[in-house]
Amino acid sequence: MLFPKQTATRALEDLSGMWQFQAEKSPLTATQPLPNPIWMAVPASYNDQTLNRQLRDHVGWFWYQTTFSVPQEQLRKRNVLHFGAVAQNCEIYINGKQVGKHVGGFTPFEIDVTQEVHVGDNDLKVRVNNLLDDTTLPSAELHEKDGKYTLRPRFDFYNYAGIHRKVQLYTTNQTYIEHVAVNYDIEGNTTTINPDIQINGTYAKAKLSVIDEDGQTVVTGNNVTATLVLNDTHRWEPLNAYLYQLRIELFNDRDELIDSYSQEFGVRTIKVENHRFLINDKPFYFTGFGRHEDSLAAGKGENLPLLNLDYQIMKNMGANSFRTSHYPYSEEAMRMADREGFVVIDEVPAVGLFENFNVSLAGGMKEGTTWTNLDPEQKHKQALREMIERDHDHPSVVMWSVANEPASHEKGAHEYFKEIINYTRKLDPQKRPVTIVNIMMANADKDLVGDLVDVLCLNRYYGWYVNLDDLDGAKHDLRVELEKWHAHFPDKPIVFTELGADTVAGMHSLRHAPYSEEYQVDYYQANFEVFDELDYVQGEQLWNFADFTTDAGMIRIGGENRKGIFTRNREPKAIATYLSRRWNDMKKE
Ligand code: GCB
Repeated sequence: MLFPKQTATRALEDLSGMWQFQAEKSPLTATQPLPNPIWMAVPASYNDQTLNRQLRDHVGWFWYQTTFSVPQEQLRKRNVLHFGAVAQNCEIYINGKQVGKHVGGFTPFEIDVTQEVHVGDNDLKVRVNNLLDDTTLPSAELHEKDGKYTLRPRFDFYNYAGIHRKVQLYTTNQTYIEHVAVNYDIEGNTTTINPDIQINGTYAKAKLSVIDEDGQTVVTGNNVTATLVLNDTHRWEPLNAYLYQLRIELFNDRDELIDSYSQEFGVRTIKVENHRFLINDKPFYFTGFGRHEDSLAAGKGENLPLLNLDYQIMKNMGANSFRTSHYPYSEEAMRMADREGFVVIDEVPAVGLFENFNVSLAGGMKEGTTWTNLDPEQKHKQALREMIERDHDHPSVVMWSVANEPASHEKGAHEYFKEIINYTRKLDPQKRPVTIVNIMMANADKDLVGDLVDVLCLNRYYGWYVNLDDLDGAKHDLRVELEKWHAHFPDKPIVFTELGADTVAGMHSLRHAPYSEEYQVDYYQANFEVFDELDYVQGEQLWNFADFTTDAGMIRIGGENRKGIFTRNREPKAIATYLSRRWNDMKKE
């Protein structure tokens, strides 16, 4: 699926704005206007746009409604409705008739609505639910009693819901470019591009052009299967991006342009070798963050000004990377990473594949039956397909994370992930490295999937969830565990994808007590001391870039996870200055 763009042959209309909204407390029908709607901004989560607490926490279905107008001449075209992401599951209705549905809240889908729209006003309704269960990604416990649902997430962020990314209506001619993958091989400075281009319909002639950043055409081809040789390649480098465009043009037998689309791409290599992660054959040390899409009023909705600011803050900190914890971020976020030269670990929403998640901290573990009692495989594969289909051409994406903190220490984990990882490798034309982000309980002695991954990504909280207020003990235990991992897998780099300590901005302590800004600084210093000693540690992505919304909980002060380096409003905590010095100094070395 292509990122929707206005081109010489494609019109694009953004349907964002104020829509109407209503929770489904009793059956509602698509053929009638919503009886008691309120206004709701799209795109955004619905939850934090009102003061209605009951509505905020409603578990079940709700409806959105808007109208859009179609002029006469547009009916000669193919009309497509594109949804960037709707969380979690939805049905789409045009003029009262169901025209499509989608499962999963973080990847785009589109529907050809040519046969459904008419001249003038058209009614668009989106029926959405926020239901998650043992088969979905993310994973949650779902209970139903007398038609009322309760949901207990197996993950640590608020289950925001709604139309989270743009809804766009675009047109093409009957012949159109359906799929583009800019596949390439590079030797020295010469890049050989063998694009995979799929066309629907008939055409007489095609033209391919590769255009550089100065707008110069550097190579052309005369059919969609042409091999294009790019000399003097300008590589895409971390924090030093360079993007080309592959322009595809189709003509009919009267030489009229019938479709035109440009796909951005960057040229770089990735290798994992001798416990190093190499980008363009140079060792790359990950600095940066796990993050969340999470902001005031918009919830998990696309927030472009904030996205822009976050990139500026991350650059200023000296960060070079982030992980899309715990789900694919918006396409705008990925396009910005390409342009800013950020290195991305792209994560599918496989979070909570751990049946005991909710008892893991409180104690009272049951026998490890995740891989017999949960059944996520079908949706896991669907989410991987949709993520890779969307993101395969982003030079910023250097690795796929196929799960965050699954029960990789429980019986059945190896078989499950062998299948998932093989599947991922088959889907990716660039054959990027693949990882599973490891949970502390599945330590080096217990984990069953380390042999399947290319890079060992660890989430560790020595000095917080264990060894609280005992940083010497934390350093000792961390070293012991790392040496074990390295002994098991000497060739695999170890990247920390999480470490962190909850810190209440403005809380200070003479004795550096946990939750104070002083403790957060000490905590990171202690962990970094160990990382810096060990040559196979190849990255540090901190948890989290900013404080973010969670469910209420005893250790979630004000309903937020406070491990941010910044507050939710992007005010820096004391650690920010220390980090910025550390990472900017590393860049100079
Ligand atoms: C983790 C999870 C992350 C949580 C974090 C925490 O290991 O991957 O989603 O937010 O710990 O702060 O507990």
